[in-house]
Order: sequence, then C-alpha cells, then structure tokens
Amino acid sequence: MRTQVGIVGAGPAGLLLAQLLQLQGVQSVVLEARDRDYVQRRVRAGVLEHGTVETFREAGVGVRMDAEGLAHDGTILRFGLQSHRIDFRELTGRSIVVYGQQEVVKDLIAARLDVGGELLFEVADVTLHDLDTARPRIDFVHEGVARSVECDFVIGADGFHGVSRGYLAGARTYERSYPFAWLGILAEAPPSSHELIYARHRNGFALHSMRSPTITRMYLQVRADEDISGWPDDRIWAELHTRLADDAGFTLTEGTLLDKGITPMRSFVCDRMQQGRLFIAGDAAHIVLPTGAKGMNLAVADVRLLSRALGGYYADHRTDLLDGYTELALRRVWRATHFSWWMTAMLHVSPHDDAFGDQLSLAQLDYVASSRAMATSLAENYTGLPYPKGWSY
Ligand code: RFL
Ligand code: PHB
Repeated sequence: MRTQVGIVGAGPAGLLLAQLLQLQGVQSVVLEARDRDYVQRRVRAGVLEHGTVETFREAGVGVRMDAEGLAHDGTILRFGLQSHRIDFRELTGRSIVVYGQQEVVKDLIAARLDVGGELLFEVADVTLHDLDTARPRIDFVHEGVARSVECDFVIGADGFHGVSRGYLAGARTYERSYPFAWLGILAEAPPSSHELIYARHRNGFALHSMRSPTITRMYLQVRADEDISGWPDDRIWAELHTRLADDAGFTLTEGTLLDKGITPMRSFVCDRMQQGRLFIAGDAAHIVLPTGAKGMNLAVADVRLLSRALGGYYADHRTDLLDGYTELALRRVWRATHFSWWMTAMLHVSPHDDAFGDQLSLAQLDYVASSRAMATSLAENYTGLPYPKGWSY
C-alpha cells in the first residue's frame, strides 16, 4: 500500500487526524490493533472543552454531539458538606459539553467509513521503518498476512501502551505516579445533579459525572493497589453516598452497574514528539491525571496542530509548522499537566495521614470557592485555554 500519511491507532487522536486531513484532500491509512466493537465500547473520557467541541463541528462530526451532548455552564465543588458552584459561562464566556469518548469514536469511525477512507482493525505486529528518510514505512500483519504501507509521514496515535514512542531516540520523559487510583463506575441511573460534582471528603475524593439523562458515571479515590474484588456494588454505593453528601439534602439515585474498573493515577510527558518523519500525538506522548478532564482534549489539540502542519506541507511545501510541532504542543501539555496536578492535590486525601497536607487542600478549596480570581483560573483551564495564534487553520 502507498499513502500520504500512515496513522497508527484509531483512538480520538488517530481518527480525528484522518478526518481533518481528508477535509484538506490529504490521504491517510489508519491501522488499529483492536476490533471495531472494542474501540467503540471502551468507556473513558466524558468532558469536551469548548475548543474540542468547536473542532468536532469544524471537522463535520458535531451533529450527534450537538443533539445528544449535555452542555454545562458550570461545575460544583463540594467539601465540608457544602457546595460551591463555579460558573464557567459567567467567568469565561465559555462552557463544556459532556459527551462520551466512545460516542466521539463512533462518530469519527462512521465519518471515515462514509468517505471510503482506509481503516483497518485488528492489525498486529506493527513496526516502523526508515523514519529518517522521505519514504518511511509501516509493516504490520492483517488477517494473517504480512503487509506494508509506504508513506510520506507516520503518525503514532497509539496511546500510552503503543509502540510509536519507542522509536524516538533519546527522548527525555517526565513521570509522576500517585499513591491512589480511581475506581470508576457506569450506572443505569439518571444523574443526581445537573452538573458534575467534584467532592473532597475525609474518606477521599468522589466525582459525580454522567453520560446521558439516564446514565451516571462516577469515580471514587481508592488505594493504588486496590483490587476491584474488594469493592462489591453495595460498598461502592455506600461510599458514594458518604462522600457526595451535603448539608442541603443531596440524594444519590442508584442503578444497575454497567461497567466498573480501576484506573491508575499517573502523569507522564515525553519531551519530544518528532523523530524524522514520525510524529506522535495524544496519549502516546503524554498522559494527564483525570481530575482535570484534559486527556482527550489534549489529544484533539495535538491533532489540530498536526493537521495544520501537514496541510501546510502538502499545500505550500512548508516544513516550519512540522518543525515547530513539539514546542507548541508541549506548552499546552505542561499547562494541562499542571492544572490536573493542582486539581488532584486540592481534591484528594493523602493515604499517608498527612494532616498538614489536608489543611493545605482545604485552604485552597476555600480560596477557590471564595475568590473570583481563583474561580476564574479554574474555569478558564477547565473549559480550555484558547488555542494560541498558530493553532487555527
Ligand atoms: P487512545 O484512546 O488510547 O487510542 C490509541 C489507540 O491505539 C491503539 N493501539 C494500536 N494500534 C495499532 N498498533 C499498535 N501497536 C497499537 N497500540 C495501541 C489502541 O487500541 C487505541 O485504540 O489514545 P488517544 O487517541 O491519544 O486518546 C487519548 C484519550 O483516550 C485519553 O486521553 C482520555 O481517555 C483520558 N481521559 C479523559 N480525557 C478527557 O479529555 N476528559 C475526561 O473526562 C477524561 N476522563 C480519561 C478519563 C481516561 C480514563 N482512563 C480509563 C485512562 C477517564 C478515565 C477513567
Ligand atoms: C467522566 O465523566 O468520565 C469524567 C469527568 C470529569 C473528569 C474525569 C472524568 O475530571
């Protein structure tokens, strides 16, 4: 096979890039390790920043998001049994949309197949070759047959556990892991609040989120080494009731659990996102703590930059945008990494019985709840800082 851009990974990053390139008349081939059903069912992110929403609309994949996504103008911080609303719209003029990542992936796959774009599922043994030449190549196995795709550029959008990052010679990585994890559930129950609730309780953090008017998504801070078998459904519900309680009579509606799992808390940044004709994007290059809801939004931001840079290459033989990719992308990545770390520190309870740290977190929450300047800072980071000049195409 021969194409212009070979993309490894059909998550939000790889699929959106294929779509944005298609709109500019640039051909691509997308190779995905899993089957279609698996990638469409994987329960992950749910919060779309203002700029992500705009990007999906511009990419022509916003119709179902606009019809079914839940627009939120604010969020609730809950601590000391009290609720404090951060009004995104009033503070920043922007809002967010709650729309499941698996719905985004479904919409992008449908758009890809609609235009007859190449998208191969269940590929195995992906290896990359000749990345420092003008004719890089991806070798892989599909339906038991060894195949190759020759391209002008290779994009590694294969997530944190993918193979692409391993081809960046001598890249420096920054990493931090945390002594806690998130236990996430999806329940067949109408949300108990119109907006997300980020709660800090002495037992630990809890988050009330949602996917639709009938499906609730919630998370509990648990120990890093926690085994899911120690969390039968009734224990999960009891802990959610405790941690989400307030003094205004908040009641949590229960329902059948559709999914439950434990996600480790890890923050990771790779300081290079390019090696010759290879560019990496999204979780392949960086992962953020989920507290700031930034992961998928950063993947979208990377891809916006890349699509513009590749578009500039094909339309005007420009290479400056490609050369500047890492530097521009990493500025946004570090901002989001800091925001996610800050939200995490403020809302979680240290398992090391750190009474001093607890008081610092509470003082910070109190400051955010009482200062318009701090609330505005949270709101502008949460809804997504505007893309700087050079990001729009
Ligand atoms: P993905 O989605 O991991 O997609 C990578 C794809 O590459 C495939 N792959 C390969 N394909 C071919 N060959 C190989 N060798 C391959 N190796 C891997 C994989 O099968 C997969 O399909 O990465 P991408 O596209 O960069 O997207 C990133 C997002 O998925 C991620 O950042 C978010 O899910 C993070 N995240 C959240 N982000 C938000 O913006 N808002 C949120 O509210 C939010 N909540 C979350 C989250 C992530 C979570 N988990 C489970 C990690 C909540 C959770 C619980
Ligand atoms: C989610 O709905 O899955 C979600 C929302 C907000 C976060 C993380 C995850 O910060």
